[in-house]
Amino acid sequence: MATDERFHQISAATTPRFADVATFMRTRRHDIMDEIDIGLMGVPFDLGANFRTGARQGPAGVREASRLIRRVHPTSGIKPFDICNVADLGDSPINPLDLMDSIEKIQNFFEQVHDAGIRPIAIGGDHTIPLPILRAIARDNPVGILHFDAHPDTLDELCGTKINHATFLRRAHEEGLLRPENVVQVGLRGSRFSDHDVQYGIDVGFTLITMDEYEEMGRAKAIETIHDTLGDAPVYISLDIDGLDPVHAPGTGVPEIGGLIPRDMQVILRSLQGRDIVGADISEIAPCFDPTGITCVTGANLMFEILCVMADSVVSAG
Ligand SMILES: [Mn+2]
Repeated sequence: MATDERFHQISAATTPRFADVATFMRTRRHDIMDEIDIGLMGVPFDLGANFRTGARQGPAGVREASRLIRRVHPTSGIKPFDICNVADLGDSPINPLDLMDSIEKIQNFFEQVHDAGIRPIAIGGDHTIPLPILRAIARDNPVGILHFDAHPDTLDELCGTKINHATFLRRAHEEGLLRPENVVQVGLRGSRFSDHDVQYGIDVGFTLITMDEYEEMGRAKAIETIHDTLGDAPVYISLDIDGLDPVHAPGTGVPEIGGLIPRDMQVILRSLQGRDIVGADISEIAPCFDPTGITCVTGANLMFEILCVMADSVVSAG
């Protein structure tokens, strides 16, 4: 597929990677348009976080860190910017003082993205954001989900509210946006509010791989379970950065010790090549808790892993 030069990554040969205004992976900033295959965007929203806020600065932090990303995937050889049209679509509108208004604005933005035939990779924002994204892209075509997280995100409510960063997956299931038999959660751990935190997912048929189980089965077997679960469903990837051990991703609102290492996430994401990846978010990156910047660097690299397998999907879809 020949791609349009308006969507090429800005060349490091002519503009040093540390120069100029930051965009995701030095892609060019464009408004929503039909020619774009994959849109990279921020959702700078964190009114759904009930412990430590700061994920509203995730998009700015990841844009800055993603300057270092080059053109070619080291293992698969995929060159995402050569095989499809990728652009930075800027940030979704939000209202920093109103959660429900923000949810509506985010859904509206992703409906425009979806209507233009663009597959989104969103950088949050707290982990409320997959709900409005899924409402926009999965209403007519429910999806399977690969969900990396320390937490199940299937609570019914938190502090008396139904829409927040601990409930997105439950709401999405209630609204018919998922294929529950094709939903797999990886990395669950940490102390719980009650015995029932993970029960909802089990009851509705999600596959859960807790950190204890992951360690017991090993990475290869976990990948097998993930693929068995995803079946033939279109896949949405929801990656909560707190699925990683806080040693590797300290910049997050609700850190839990004993988590995944970045290498495991890379290998799992690479294994998705050949699947139909219809959308993704990477959420809960809060740069303010990480003076080293490694959380944003990790987020940028995981975004590139997702971009490569998604670009491969775009080409396969013709
Ligand atoms: Mn989460």
